[in-house]
Amino acid sequence: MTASETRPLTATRSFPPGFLWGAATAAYQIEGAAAEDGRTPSIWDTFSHTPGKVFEGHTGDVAVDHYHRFREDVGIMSELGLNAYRFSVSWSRVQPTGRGPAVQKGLDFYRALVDELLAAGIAPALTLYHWDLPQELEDAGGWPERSTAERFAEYAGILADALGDRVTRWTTLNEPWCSAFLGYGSGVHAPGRTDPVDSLRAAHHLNLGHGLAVQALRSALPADRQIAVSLNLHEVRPLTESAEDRDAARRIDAVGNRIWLGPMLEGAYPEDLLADTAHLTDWSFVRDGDAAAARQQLDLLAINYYTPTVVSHVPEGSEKPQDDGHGNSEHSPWPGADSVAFHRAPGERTAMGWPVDASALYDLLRRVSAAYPDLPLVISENGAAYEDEVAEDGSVHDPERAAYVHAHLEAVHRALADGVDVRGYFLWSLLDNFEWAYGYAKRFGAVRVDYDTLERTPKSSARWYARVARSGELHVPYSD
Ligand code: IFM
Repeated sequence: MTASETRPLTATRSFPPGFLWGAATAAYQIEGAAAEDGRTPSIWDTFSHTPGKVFEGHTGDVAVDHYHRFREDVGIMSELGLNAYRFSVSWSRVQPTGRGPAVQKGLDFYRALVDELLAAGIAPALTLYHWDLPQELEDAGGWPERSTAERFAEYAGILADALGDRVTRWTTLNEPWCSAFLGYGSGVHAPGRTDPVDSLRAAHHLNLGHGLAVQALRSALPADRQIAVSLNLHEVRPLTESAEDRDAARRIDAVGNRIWLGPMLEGAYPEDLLADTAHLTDWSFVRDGDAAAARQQLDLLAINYYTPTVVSHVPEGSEKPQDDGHGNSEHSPWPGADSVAFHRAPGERTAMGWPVDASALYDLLRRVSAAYPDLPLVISENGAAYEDEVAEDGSVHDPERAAYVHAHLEAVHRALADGVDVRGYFLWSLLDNFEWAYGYAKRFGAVRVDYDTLERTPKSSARWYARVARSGELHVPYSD
């Protein structure tokens, strides 16, 4: 029996002193100002302006105008008592073509944001890359090409020189699984390509880019800076305990999780991944020394978690379930896993259709910490979209979102009680924002944004989260 299993069901769970209570966003999802101060298009500008790619043709041209309203947004974070904020830098704003010297105005924006955060006592956590590759680099081949990894390291060096004096927490990539497999495999994300071999090449160059960027950061940053990568690790569950379903789970664990953890933390690709994809590629794009270069000392592993991944084996040629979660589409984001079907667990779901299951977060934290016991963890994203209703007075009462966060914080606390070293929690997301292919149709924010007026209104879940963040205490069970 684990320590957490003997805990009282009604209690106050105290989080450790120094725990980070944050919220997260990403540049293209909130900034807007797409053509201002020297910024040029990223792959997401191109993709969102391509008819049929994003819900109702929505784009990030204006988004929630954070570029002009960042002071107000930092003020909201401060009111909510957050002690950390995770944001990403738009590569196209800082280095528009992905090469050459930086644009001073781009750097100035991030310096002003960071200074505003520091003045409010909020620790900035900077992510270098959250999916918005400069379009010129995509035109030169994008992540399937090795040169993109090299450009990424140069960009990391530029940011380290510009902001290393004031930013303590650095993250290289956000969810490289999405960049590689939704961007180049299923094509539902920018740049919208659908070639399984390109998606594997992209995965490798993201791994390499991560390693080269960590080297660039380490050589430019003061020694006490923390460096992490944010992975959307999949908690993969076989539909049944049959050997076939367990093998399906192994395959998805390989191409969903170990494709990153292998090179980044162990310096090698898993043998079973290479075997599962051998009919697609011989992986000759991996040069000697690449996997070792991808493995760099990290200070933290940052995990994004939303829902578990349930899989079964399907005999070749047979039908897969229609309601699939993320995987049964015509162009699969899972190379080498044609014999795997994806399922959604019954029960409560968010507005994304994602089943709510906090136990999978607990299992994931236990599993990762058992595999890498010396590496502290942080939850760099967790949260939920719901159909918010706005009352006549403009307020939003969203107890489902607070209950979702409560359940996941309880799972984090349970892992802590069992000795897992979790350093913080970043709610996705601070603000309603551009939810990629769903445009503005899905709202993840703790703070509502009126997309006509851009007015911000904290939802009741934001007030609830603020109480937890300020006290460092979670009352169990959840009450509104
Ligand atoms: O909005 C995204 C974010 O950009 C990356 N992680 C998942 C979130 C919700 O889909």
